[in-house]
Amino acid sequence: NMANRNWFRNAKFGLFVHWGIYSVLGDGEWVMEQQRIDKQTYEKVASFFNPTEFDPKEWVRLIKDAGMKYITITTRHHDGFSMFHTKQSDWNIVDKTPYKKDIIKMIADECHKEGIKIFFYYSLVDWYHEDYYPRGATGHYSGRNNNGDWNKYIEFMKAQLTELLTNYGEIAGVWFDGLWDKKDADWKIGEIYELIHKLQPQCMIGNNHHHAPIEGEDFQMFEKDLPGQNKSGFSKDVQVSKLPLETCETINNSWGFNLRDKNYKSVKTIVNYLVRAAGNDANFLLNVGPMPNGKIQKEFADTLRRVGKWLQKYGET
Ligand code: FUL
Repeated sequence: NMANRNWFRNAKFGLFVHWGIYSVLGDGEWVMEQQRIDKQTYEKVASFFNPTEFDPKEWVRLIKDAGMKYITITTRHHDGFSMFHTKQSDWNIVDKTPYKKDIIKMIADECHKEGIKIFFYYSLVDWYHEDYYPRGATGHYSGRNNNGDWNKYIEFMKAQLTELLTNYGEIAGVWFDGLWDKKDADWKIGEIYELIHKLQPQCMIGNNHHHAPIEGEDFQMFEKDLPGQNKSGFSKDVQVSKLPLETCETINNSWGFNLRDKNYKSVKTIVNYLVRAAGNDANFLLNVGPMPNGKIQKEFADTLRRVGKWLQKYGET
């Protein structure tokens, strides 16, 4: 565990990827909730997801060119859709899309080959699963029946995490999100953390819950904030712990692909943020939302490569 924490502390820069079937709609990863799309209607989106231009080699090349050391990728987001081949539900990329391939496996294999570490983003929140009941703060437009067995949902997540930590080689970390949807105690998070560390002891755990670290966590994250600041409003009263730190921000204003968002951050802005994060002993996890065809749009790729050039010239590696 210590070795990985030390590696993480020196990694400094990683690529965050929000990619799911939602990219088809070009309106961010919250589109199901924000446009109040029910489950049945949202299912159609899966049948349109066919990223024939996806090339894991190209992504990993870009990560390296940008001077990044790791990738954190959405294995599933709040729409509950698994971007990997899970046996726990057919609501996944292999069973429900025309693409039929496990993109998590494709990217994990390429990362392992190229020496890039891989973290799995995993949403605790689920707007699709029938057993996500009682419902939390979100997911009320999904048209689900008002019943379901919460304990079954916890078991479902454990089974999925077991798959993720068994079938994809060494995983550098799990990046949880969505704990904020329900009460802390609902999640049995201690059991989940124990399972992860049992399956892969080196696997680091972080959780985007916006409060002080919970026992079992290996790094502390700040969403859209440098540690100790509260510019985004997510980190109110959060103390900076002694754990390795990470801050995440997006390259425009969206996490998932957004057709109309042209608020592209400049190379200067990104370098500035990276340097300030490093000055706060925090890694910078910079997000892109790939397009539904599997490509990372040119505006983002160009910027990342130029940041990499700056790092080559002025950065220490
Ligand atoms: C938040 C999520 O709700 C957003 O969609 C995004 O994933 C961000 C990094 O974390 O909690």
